Amino acid sequence: MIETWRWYGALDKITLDQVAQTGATGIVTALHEIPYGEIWPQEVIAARNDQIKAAGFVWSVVESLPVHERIKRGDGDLAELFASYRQSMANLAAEGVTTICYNFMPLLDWTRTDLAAPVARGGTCLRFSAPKMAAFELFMLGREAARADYSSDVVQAAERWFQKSTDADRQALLNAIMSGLPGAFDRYDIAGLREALALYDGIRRDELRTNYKRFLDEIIPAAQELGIRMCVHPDDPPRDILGLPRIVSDADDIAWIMSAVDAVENGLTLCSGSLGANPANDVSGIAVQFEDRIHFAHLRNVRKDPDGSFEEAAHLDGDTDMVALISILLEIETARGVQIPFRPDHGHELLWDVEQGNYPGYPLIGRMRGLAELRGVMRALDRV
Ligand code: DNO
Repeated sequence: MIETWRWYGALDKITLDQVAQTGATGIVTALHEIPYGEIWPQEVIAARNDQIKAAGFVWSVVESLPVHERIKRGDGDLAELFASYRQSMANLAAEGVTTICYNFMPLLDWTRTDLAAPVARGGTCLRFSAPKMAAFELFMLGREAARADYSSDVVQAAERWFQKSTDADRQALLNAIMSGLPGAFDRYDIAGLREALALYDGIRRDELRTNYKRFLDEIIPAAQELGIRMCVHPDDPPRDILGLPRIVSDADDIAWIMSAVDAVENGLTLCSGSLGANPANDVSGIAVQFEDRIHFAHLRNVRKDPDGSFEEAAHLDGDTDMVALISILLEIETARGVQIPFRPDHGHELLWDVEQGNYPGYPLIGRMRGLAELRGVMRALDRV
């Protein structure tokens, strides 16, 4: 597998020289400074690529080329947005960057309620607390319908949390929920979030699927012409959030996507952490089921609680058997005669990570630990 590292370009406090010391050889990045829907100009892509090459890396994967909210909502005349997306793809292909990760989550990307939950022996991790999410939905956003989305125990715990929370606690919760949105755009306050949610009124699962199918119909033929592999990132967490449907959450969803346009260019980012947050998902089974379509992997682990909460465990701990999963990915590579890029997804904040103020989930030392552990498993399995 190809060891890669997510780097946020000029927005990242971690330098490429530092990344070089982790041992990764590939970079995963995006032009985060360009607003969603705008064309990524070829000269800007080329400049980023030159920078990556000059530091001794290969730009392995684009993560993400974002899908505009209007495309997800099927809102208005989308011809220009699709044309822009295809033009960005062509500009990337012209620079030799041909693996593109994206997601189809309405409004929010990955969602957590705590950005610095304590880890047993020191350091912090990202956590999703079902009671805090319920408190946010019910008592901060005022979304009454959310009562149906949680057990009564969780709703009671949410009430207890809310009653004793301070303004600062609530602000921190809003900030955590907004933190999954990469780049500098589209952070919402409560009023803004209500407005943004209202735009999705009436958009249920079927309609979202229709809009997704339309996206694939518009984009995959271009990918085929350009030699690009698209790989959708699963929903994180893999469940509906804020009443918004999520349609990339389990094996059935992925099967639907893969058959919506049945082409190898219509592929998957196997994210063990996102998929692993649903106890019903068998991550290794999903890897086997979609073995021909996996073009990129995010390796990360989660530990789940019975109430729907979960937190990010160290890469080899948690509920997913990472050794078994890596072994499957190595077999897939051999069978296909390819090398699949992967990155250590997220990491605990460890040691002096804590003072750095990196993107949540993207510290240097914690991810380096994760990468080193995963690399060790790969080396060992290669010998078996
Ligand atoms: C979280 C990431 C996601 C991912 C996007 C892909 O850390 O895995 O934000 O980049 O969903 O579009």
